[in-house]
Amino acid sequence: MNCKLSSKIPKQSGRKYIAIFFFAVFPAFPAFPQYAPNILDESYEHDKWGTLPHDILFYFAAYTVSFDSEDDDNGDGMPDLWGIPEWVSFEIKKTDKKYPLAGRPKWMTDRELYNAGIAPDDESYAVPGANSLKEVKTDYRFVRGHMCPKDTAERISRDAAYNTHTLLNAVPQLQWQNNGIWKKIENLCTDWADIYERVWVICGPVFFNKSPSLWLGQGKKRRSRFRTLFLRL
Ligand SMILES: [Ca+2]
Ligand SMILES: [Ca+2]
Repeated sequence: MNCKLSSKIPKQSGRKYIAIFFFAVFPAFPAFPQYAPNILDESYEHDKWGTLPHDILFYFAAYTVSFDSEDDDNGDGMPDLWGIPEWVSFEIKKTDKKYPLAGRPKWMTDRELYNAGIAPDDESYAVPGANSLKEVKTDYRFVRGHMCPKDTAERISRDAAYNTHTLLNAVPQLQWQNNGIWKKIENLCTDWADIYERVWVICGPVFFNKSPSLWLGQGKKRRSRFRTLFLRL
C-alpha cells in the first residue's frame, strides 16, 4: 500500500499519529491462525467404517472430517450450505502414558473454504447482540463444540490436539450440553479405549425435519447451523 502519510497528516500528538498509521497499513483481509504440523500416523484408521457421505474431506492426525459443501442436505432440490461438519470420525487407542494438557489455542478455520463462504471463522460464533440477551448467557450460550475432543487428541501428540481447534471440527452447542452429558460421553470413550484397546467414534449433527432451526451469525457474517440432536456411535 502506498501511503504518503507524512505529507497529508496535520500536526497531531504523537499518540494519535501512531493510531492513524496503524489503520493505514493493516491488511483488509482477516488474519488466519495457522495449524500446527499435521503428521498422519498410518496405524490409525480414523475412517475405518467408511462413513458417508464423503463431501469435503480433511485428514487430521487425530480425526477425519467430512465438511458440508453446497450439496442438497434436506432433499428439497436446492443446495444447502450449513457451515458445519457432516461427521467427524476418529479412532482412540489405549494408552498408559501420562500426557500433560496444553493450553487451548485460538480457533482456526480453512482459509480457502472461508473465502468461498463455505466454512465459518471464529467470529461466526460470536452471535452479534447475544451478549444483551439473558437467554444466551452462562450455560445457555452457544459455544464451539468440539467433535473430536482436544483432550482425546492429546493422546497422539500436542500438535494433533492443537489442530482440533478448527471450525472444521466444531458445531454450535449450548454450554450446559457441551460441558455436561457430552463431556461425560467423551470421557467414557477414552475410558473404553483403555479397556478395549481400540475404540472408534463417529459423531455429527442430526436435524429434526432434515433442516436446522436456527442460525448462528447474522448479517454479513458467515453462518453456522444450530444443531438439534447429536448421535455419537
Ligand atoms: Ca450442503
Ligand atoms: Ca436443500
